[in-house]
Amino acid sequence: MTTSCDIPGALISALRDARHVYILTGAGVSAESGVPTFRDAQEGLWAQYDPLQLATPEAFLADPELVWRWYRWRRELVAKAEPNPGHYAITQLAEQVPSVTLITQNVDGLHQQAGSSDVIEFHGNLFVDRCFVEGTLQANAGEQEAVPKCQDCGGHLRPGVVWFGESIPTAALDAATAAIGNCDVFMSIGTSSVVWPAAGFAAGAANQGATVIEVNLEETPLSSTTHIRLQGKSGEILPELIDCV
Ligand code: BV8
Repeated sequence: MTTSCDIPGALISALRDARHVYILTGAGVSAESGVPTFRDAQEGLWAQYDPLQLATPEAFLADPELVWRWYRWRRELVAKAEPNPGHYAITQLAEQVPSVTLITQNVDGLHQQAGSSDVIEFHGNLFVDRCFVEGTLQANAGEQEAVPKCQDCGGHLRPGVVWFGESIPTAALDAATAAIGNCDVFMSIGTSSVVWPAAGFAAGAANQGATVIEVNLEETPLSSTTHIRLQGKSGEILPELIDCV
């Protein structure tokens, strides 16, 4: 099928015929909103730290003040961010196909701000606070300087995100894995596909016959096995894709 746009006809047909589209997003989807990805050099003070080291319970136990300050910096930065055309295109796609499962590895809440509903926050949310000791949800401590304390036990609060070495919340993992078995199109958008278990989802979808699409600026470990690769910015490609579907 030839199209008046640069989107491959096979992708347009796959989306037009799809009953259930599975969308997995990573930090690349928020990059055009000004939210640095984990791979981007962190700015200023944080440039000297490796996010993969900071986003761990061990780092928090070793220096709660440092880790809390990093998250406070990220909260201030994300609070100023707006959804970009890529977020809005994903919201629109969900209105155009019978069923969409949207799993995001991002913790910035921008999909929800763009109007997406039923977003599965696979790695939690930056603006949620939990007691480090009990794991219970706590009122958001905002951007306090010092590490806030749990009102119940006096332990430290921590951001409600999933750190490396921590298990994915059961409800999110169950929802994400259940949808893999019955999607007919799987879209991996703006993720380096190196963080597990999310990095393994595309293969699961392909194994049951789904058409796998990747939208990314660069090649990733997934690229060689995807059926259709669109190289470029998600904020530019996705709106064009929506116009063609
Ligand atoms: C777990 C929240 C059980 C915190 C994050 C199997 C094999 C190997 C290792 C493991 C494995 N199973 C588990 C592990 C360990 C670990 C892991 O995967 N490690 C990796 C580093 C090898 N996984 C875990 O610990 C997970 N838990 O599995 O529990 C267990 C535990 C221990 C051992 C075994 C089993 C929990 C992982 C969750 C970590 N938390 N976030 C916070 O945000 O502070 S992950 C965090 O990093 C992000 O959420 C993101 O998903 C990830 C990577 O960050 P980025 O690189 O920035 O983002 P992304 O990957 O999305 O890459 C950006 C991409 O966008 C790039 O490709 C770029 O080209 C592209 N891009 C940029 N701009 C654009 C663009 N694309 C399009 N348009 C653009 N404009």
